[in-house]
Amino acid sequence: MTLSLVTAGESHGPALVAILSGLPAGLVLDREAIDRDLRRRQEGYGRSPRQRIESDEVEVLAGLRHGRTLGTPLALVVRNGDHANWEWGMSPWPPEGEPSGKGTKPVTLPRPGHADLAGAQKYGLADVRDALERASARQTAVAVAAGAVAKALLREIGVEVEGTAVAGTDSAEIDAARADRDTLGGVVEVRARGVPPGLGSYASKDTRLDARLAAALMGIQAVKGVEIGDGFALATLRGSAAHDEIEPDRRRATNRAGGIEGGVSNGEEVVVRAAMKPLPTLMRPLRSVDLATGEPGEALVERSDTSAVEALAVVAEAAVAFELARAAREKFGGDALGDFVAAHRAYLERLP
Ligand code: EPS
Repeated sequence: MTLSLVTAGESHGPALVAILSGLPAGLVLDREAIDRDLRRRQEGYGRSPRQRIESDEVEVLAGLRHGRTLGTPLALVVRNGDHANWEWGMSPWPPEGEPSGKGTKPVTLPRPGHADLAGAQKYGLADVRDALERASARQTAVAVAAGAVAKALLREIGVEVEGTAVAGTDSAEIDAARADRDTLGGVVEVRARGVPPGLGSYASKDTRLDARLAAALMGIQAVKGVEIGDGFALATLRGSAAHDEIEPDRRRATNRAGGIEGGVSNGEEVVVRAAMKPLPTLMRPLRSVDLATGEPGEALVERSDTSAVEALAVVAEAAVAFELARAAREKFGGDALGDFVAAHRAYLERLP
């Protein structure tokens, strides 16, 4: 049994959509808990005025009845409030009537650091908007809703996941960057408590839990670096100072490995960090080229965040939760929630 997630949606299109399959039947979902995570993602110092337009809420179209999963694909929707201002520009069908609102003129000045140029080249686009709309981190809203579902499943086996921003949150620095019409990045940390030993496998690179968590985090917009446990700092230590000695009860007094050895969880807290680059939409734009004329130009300037590191903490929490839930579904299986929980309990009883 494996858990999977497909998402769709453009930043200023009608809505963001997620389909999760592989959930057990009988999992109780709390709408308010999902919406709370959506609100947490919208908060944080340095977000763009876009967040005053959106008040993200989850809608469920399938897979849930009276608040309990049916064991069938779960379809989640988060609407884009801002779409009202882009109805012509982001109309899925050929728009009717005179051009009005936003997005009516092609974008031809790609932003360094965004997917603009690479996307236009890859897909043969004359309007960079056709790339940037999906590349936008707006998409993370529905991924957070999916992560909230994963957290509900993990809670059934005693796993709690929490993300926090650990660098780049200084409000004075964010104010200074905004005053300079510049942007900032930062670092987030996600910790998962209660993860049993044995999630993931050393058998191959696509089953290693550390590789899977790294991919989950690197797959989030603006993430440029990931480390597990003490990560890069371990490279400067001797082995005697780097590894976590094993006590008679199989636990460790230290956790430099971040809860994963050989690609397998070892029962300690799972600790991962992700580094976010400064956001690429600058109010004082960098040099670029006009794709329509080939002439030198300055990159597109549009409304953007100065910093989104606190949002990334929530998005990274969701990504880690989803990947841990996927690994737990592989290990414990079960079509009904009770089967899943019973398999987890039996496994813990089997461990010495
Ligand atoms: C984003 C640009 C901004 C952000 C957006 C991500 O959007 P807009 O161009 O509409 O101002 O606000 O993030 C969100 C909308 C969100 O909900 O997180 C980008 O280019 O990635």
